[in-house]
Amino acid sequence: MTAPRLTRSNAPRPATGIVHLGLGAFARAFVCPFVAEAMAASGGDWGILGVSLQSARTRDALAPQGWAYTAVTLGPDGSDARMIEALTGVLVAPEDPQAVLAAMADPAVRIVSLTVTEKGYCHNPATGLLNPDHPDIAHDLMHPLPVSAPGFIVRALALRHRAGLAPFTVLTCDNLPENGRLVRAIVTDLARRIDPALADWIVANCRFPATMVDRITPATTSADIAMVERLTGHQDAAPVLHEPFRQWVIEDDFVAGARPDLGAVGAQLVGDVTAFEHMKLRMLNGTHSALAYLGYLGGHETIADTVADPAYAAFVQRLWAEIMPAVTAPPAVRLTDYAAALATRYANPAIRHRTWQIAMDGSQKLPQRLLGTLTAALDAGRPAPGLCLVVAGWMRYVGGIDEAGRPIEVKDPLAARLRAVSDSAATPAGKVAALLGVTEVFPTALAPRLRAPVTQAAELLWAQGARAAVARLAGQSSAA
Ligand code: CS2
Repeated sequence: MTAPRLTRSNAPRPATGIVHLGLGAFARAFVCPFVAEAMAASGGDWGILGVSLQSARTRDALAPQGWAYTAVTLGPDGSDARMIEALTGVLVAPEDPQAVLAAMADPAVRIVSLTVTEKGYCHNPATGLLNPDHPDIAHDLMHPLPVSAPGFIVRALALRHRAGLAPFTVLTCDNLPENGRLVRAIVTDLARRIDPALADWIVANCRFPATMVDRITPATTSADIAMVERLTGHQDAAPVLHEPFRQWVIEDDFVAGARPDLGAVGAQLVGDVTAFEHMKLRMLNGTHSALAYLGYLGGHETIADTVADPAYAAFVQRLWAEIMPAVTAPPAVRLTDYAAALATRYANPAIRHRTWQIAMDGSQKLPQRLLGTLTAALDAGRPAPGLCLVVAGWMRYVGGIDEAGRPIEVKDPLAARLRAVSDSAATPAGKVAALLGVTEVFPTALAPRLRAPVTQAAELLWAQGARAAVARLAGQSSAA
């Protein structure tokens, strides 16, 4: 007997107050539950209209369910399912960009939030500036109906400006350094190329609070969908699964102060997010990427599998020891406690977060996750061989062939170029030299300083394989 399809409850549906760009699993496991809880606690019309910038998949899955879905907390000792009803609808931007702009220009919408991943900002990761040669930006400069997230924000703000309305707050929830400042620079740069008066109005009136977001949320698989049906007795075509932990630190700087009461449900509203952001990007995302590249090369499928391997468990501790001197602890946080909590989170066996998933888009992730930390270590004269091995691991990964000679499906906006650059040299030293020349990833001032230590790491990695190299750097005499 098949289980009945999940449907929305009879609870009154909130009016839309937020348009969310990039309705992936993370948004539905993090932003939507937080906002739903804030409305339950303190009221307010903060229903979320989701916008998919690419595919119709989520819209098609959620429409028959009245936009409701299941969020499952996966703890080491059991799981817990809840229905999330914060969504008021889902639009698919390529099908109807006009409808997306109309929704964003509606005065009832006071926040446009984003989880579009690093590459969705169409910027140069090494500089943080808009890349005007990005094909989507080139398109959006010429056409009033945009395709990129920055394009939608600018064209929607133009509509509001023309109509004499207040702007919305742009709430970025992506893992980028000083993400509020970064998105403001990108949006105002794009606006200035279209209409300088619009750019001035945005600078004067719009708000771009920085945020630190944190909840490990692997992509949902068909096995997960079957598990959720067994758990809840309902068929849900698009559930999300996530760890118990969550942390949202938000700079309290919204247009007219308008926002859901997120502080009532555990978000931290602060004056300055920078220290939280740096800590999370460097200590969590930096080691996540490290375990992703070196774990994948060492034959591990998930992060939990990787840290169950004692060589990697010891290596990640070594990485934290290299990273912590380059991190300023936020108020009331002890970095050693933060690292210990991360180790426990990574080990959660219920979370099957694939190394391959985290390895995606490394060209967009490396600068803020690893290269800032490496620069700080070099400036202070501290050797950082563990971090250099991670850079070498990324270089080996983007070469596209694993240690057993099998192809790797490298997902990265620069994948084809990275592969060609890697193939242009035959030796590890040659590959390191060639890849350090990719200026979107390696700032020109940093590249020459990385050459010797990353070459040394690469020679070890190519000669001995990832697992033995990790064991060696972790101080374990044998990889057995
Ligand atoms: C991960 C993040 O996929 C990745 O690159 O490092 O998505 C990570 O799981 C989240 O930032 C945790 O909050």
